[in-house]
Amino acid sequence: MAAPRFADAVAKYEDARIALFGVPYDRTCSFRGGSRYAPRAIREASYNFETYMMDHQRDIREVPVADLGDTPAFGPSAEMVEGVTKMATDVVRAGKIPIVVGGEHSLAPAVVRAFPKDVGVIGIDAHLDFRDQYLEDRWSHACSARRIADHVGVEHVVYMGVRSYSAEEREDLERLGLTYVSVYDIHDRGIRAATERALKSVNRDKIYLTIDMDGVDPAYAPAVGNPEPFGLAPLQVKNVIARLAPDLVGMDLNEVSPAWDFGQTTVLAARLIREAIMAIGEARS
Ligand SMILES: [Mn+2]
Repeated sequence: MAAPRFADAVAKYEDARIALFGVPYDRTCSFRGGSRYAPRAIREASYNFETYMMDHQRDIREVPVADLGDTPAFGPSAEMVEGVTKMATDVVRAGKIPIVVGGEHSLAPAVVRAFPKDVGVIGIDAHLDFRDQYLEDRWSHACSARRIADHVGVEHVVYMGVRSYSAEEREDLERLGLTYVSVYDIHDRGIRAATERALKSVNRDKIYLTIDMDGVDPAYAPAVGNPEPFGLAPLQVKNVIARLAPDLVGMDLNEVSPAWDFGQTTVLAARLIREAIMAIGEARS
């Protein structure tokens, strides 16, 4: 059975402002596997919602979105990165905004590489993902911020909601000058101040957003590869999307492992993607 397309993503590719595609890849997963099933599960969950969005007082069908389906299955991570970069490059060159649905976080640097080096990258993640390699794999999902920094420069990457890193990552972030916003800082000072700080720090006009669903608290998003307590609330992530939307050139959402879900994680993932679609459309209308 073919997977459904994302709800209301009915535009033809040539007419689309946003092009969505899935990357069903989870081969570098370090704990709970199965994020390769997430693109399908999130697409199915997307049918939960009204096309009219009360908070925006607009219908999502006003924004032309094409669902390009999924990339093929890949073997080694380097092969996945090559394939995803190629697909994202086609979308970017066509002047469209890619929204990529994982799969695991290893896809984010692959998408970022499709852009010129002048983009800033803001991430939402419980983890810093700043290892230079993990289990001898430089493209592991544990290295997403590090590989993104290779492309755009370490000073143009900020992950928000961080509450976990290794001793080696701490050493590297200090040595290389990576900025991050801890989840405790967000709980103390609020998501709006934190977002402004992240934007100021990345210091770019064009922003790419990578959402690791484990940035959200496991109470709201239990079905993730590496759950971490003390996380963000869904509404805080919505606020980040709203603030960044006018400058967004691309986005991905990753690390949902549907086997651990009662449906709430995929529903939230679908809703955040719909939020991004509407906020992007609204900001450019
Ligand atoms: Mn993470």
